[in-house]
Amino acid sequence: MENLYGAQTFFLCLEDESGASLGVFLMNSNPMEVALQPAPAVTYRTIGGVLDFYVFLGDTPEQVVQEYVKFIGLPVLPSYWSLGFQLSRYDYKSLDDVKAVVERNRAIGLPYDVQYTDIDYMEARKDFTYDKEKFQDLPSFQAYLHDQGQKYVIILDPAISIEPLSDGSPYLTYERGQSRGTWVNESDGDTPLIGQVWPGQSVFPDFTNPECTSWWAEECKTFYDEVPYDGLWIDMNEVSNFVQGSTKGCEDNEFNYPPFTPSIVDRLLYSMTMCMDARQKWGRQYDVHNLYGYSMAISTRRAIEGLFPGKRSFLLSRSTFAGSGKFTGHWLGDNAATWDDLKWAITGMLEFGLFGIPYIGADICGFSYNTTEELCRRWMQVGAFYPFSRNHNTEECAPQDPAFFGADSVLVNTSKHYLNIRYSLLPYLYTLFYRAHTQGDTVLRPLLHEFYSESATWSVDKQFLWGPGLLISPVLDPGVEVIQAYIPDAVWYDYDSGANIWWRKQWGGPAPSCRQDGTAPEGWPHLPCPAASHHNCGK
Ligand code: MIG
Repeated sequence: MENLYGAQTFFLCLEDESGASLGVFLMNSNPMEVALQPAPAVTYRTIGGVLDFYVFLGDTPEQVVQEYVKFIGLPVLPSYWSLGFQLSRYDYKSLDDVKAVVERNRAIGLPYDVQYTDIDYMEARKDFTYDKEKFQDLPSFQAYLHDQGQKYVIILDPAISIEPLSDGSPYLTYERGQSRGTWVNESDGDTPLIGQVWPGQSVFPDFTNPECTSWWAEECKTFYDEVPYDGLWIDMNEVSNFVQGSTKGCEDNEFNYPPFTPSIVDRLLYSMTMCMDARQKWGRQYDVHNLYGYSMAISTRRAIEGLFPGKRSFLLSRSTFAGSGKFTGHWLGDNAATWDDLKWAITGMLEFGLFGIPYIGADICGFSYNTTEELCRRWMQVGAFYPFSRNHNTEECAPQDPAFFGADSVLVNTSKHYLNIRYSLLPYLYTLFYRAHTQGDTVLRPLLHEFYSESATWSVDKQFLWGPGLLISPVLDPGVEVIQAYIPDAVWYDYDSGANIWWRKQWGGPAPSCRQDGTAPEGWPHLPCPAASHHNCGK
């Protein structure tokens, strides 16, 4: 495995059919590699910090997660509106372009509550600015959305440009931070480290510095006063850098080149990030690199609390660490419009449930590459059941918002059908989030958490539950109409028809009903049909 956006050093082990489970957490933010051994055993190779291991024992896997999540911090309760469906893309050409997308998706009656703008709203991709030509009316965009009960979320990146604005005037966000000393420094602890990101040459805020947290909160407020918004999406906070280490490279020392480098991208600790000898208030990059997104989420949560007192608002972060769920939700990052990534999203979401970040989703219809109607249709169907349900794609790719496929398209009809089910069940979903917030329950739940005594559930990764009661078994392959789903040992009803599903504890296709005369239809599994006189088969 390669490192990606965050560090989650926790695993869960179900011991056997009794449900007995254990979880192991290594509280360590240093570079490390972890290997599963056949013994069975787990080998950790960390190159710093303390071997601070915690073992959680429970009678069930769910109980272990509850114990772990109570320890690292119970997750934030999402605001109700953020359980609605959301639309986003990178590369809207203008605010008119955004509004056209909003209008066409309103027009088809899509359940749809949140609209985003990505870095294209900014002037030259600088935080806390907006493009006064292409996004001229941005200050009134929130009101435009609120008018129809919708919310507005903007993206923010950590990197702060050191260049003036395009009209030559000073970039005050940078100037104010600079005068307060809020940046990550080089190893001398004094010279701001310069990297290269979207806005060009940039410094990186040190969110572990309380002075930086107040600067950031004030910038969020100043911009809010100009362009009001309802929530924040923080990206690139691994922290991501387009040059290796800094524009000057990195010194040859034990932090940048330790004697042992764990198996990570490029086998170079500072690849696409800052030099490891750079300094923050909490310590050297070598020790705190994995906490960058975590600290940015804490600072941004502070900012939100100041802006929306008594409200929960919305926060979504790309990088996370153990405990991030207390402050933020998460999306799985840049996936691709492929059937493989449609499947992987389920595994990814189930994992973040174990990590105490239940507000989780993947970019519906795929971020990179052009999607196809069929893939996007299947993705909208399963995505209607992501805890965080957002369709998002990347620059230059063809639009993939549902209405783009045509008002009367199958894709639109099926998206509305499944989103309407989602919306009907929002009180249930919200209750699950309340339980997550108060007791550490999972929201999107692996089958094995409820049915651990059935070993067939242990490897199920293409179906998932909402809490204990709703089983989602999506189509995840092209050209497929009928799937083999595992039906655990409980009483189940088909959501659309209300038909009792007689199959239990086995893999099966779509639930056939017994004929009215009580005889078995084609494909009926091994259980006998109930006698017609005693049971109303089907509906
Ligand atoms: O280098 O802001 O994961 O969701 O659209 C790409 C542009 C930067 C990466 C995020 C993606 C976002 C994109 N960002």
